Amino acid sequence: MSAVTVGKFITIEGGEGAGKSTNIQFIMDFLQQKGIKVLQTREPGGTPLAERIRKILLDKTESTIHCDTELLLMFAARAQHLHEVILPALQKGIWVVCDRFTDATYAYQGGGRGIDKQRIKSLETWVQGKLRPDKTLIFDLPIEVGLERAGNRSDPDRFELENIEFFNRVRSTYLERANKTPEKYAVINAKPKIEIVQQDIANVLEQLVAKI
Ligand code: Z5A
Repeated sequence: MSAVTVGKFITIEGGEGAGKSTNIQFIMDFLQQKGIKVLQTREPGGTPLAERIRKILLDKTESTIHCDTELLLMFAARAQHLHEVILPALQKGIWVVCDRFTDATYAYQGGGRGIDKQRIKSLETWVQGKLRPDKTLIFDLPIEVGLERAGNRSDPDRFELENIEFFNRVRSTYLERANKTPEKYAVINAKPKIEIVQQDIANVLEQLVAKI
């Protein structure tokens, strides 16, 4: 896949209840106020077909999904999303803000489920070619706080039924990835009150915008 893109690709990551949905509108508003054309989307999902795959993946009654099937469904949804939405936008110079992307696959299917990360890497290369996010914001929060925040909100989905050890592996994988290539990531401490979290986000976005 040739991935000649001019818009910036920003992805938002973190564990359960870390504040991704809460802060994504702040990110959109911030970039739009800077005069940047920006599109908001999410994974798994972002197109009609990928949203149908999302339904299967999050359905807590789908108790027999094998971890390899889960991994392949994530990338099937991603392939459709990339070709239908993300790449066309980036190629037109539109920035894309995506609620979760391939870092989530490394964290949940790699760290959480224990799938070898070389397998994930092969699929990443196959499906995405050279496309990688320009910046990934990881909202980081102690697991117990995140689960409590998420629990206050809705019915648990298939992932939210996992145990604390699973979520600890997810969190460690995100932090390991951020430590390995810190220039690609911004780890946001999601524990303080929203105003403080959003000041940190604004600082990261200011630096990104300053580079254009
Ligand atoms: N998944 C995967 O396994 N592999 C992949 O490759 C991809 C995804 C792409 C999609 O869920 C699931 O798919 C996900 C991983 C898996 N697993 N799960 N579950 P999702 O991303 O759509 O949903 P989520 O991760 O469960 O997100 P969430 O629970 O909606 O969390 P959030 O968006 O980060 O949190 P929030 O809704 O913004 O905030 C939660 C609550 O906390 C809410 O009531 C807020 O008002 C409150 N909040 C937020 N910030 C604060 C602060 N600072 N103080 C106090 N309260 C706060």
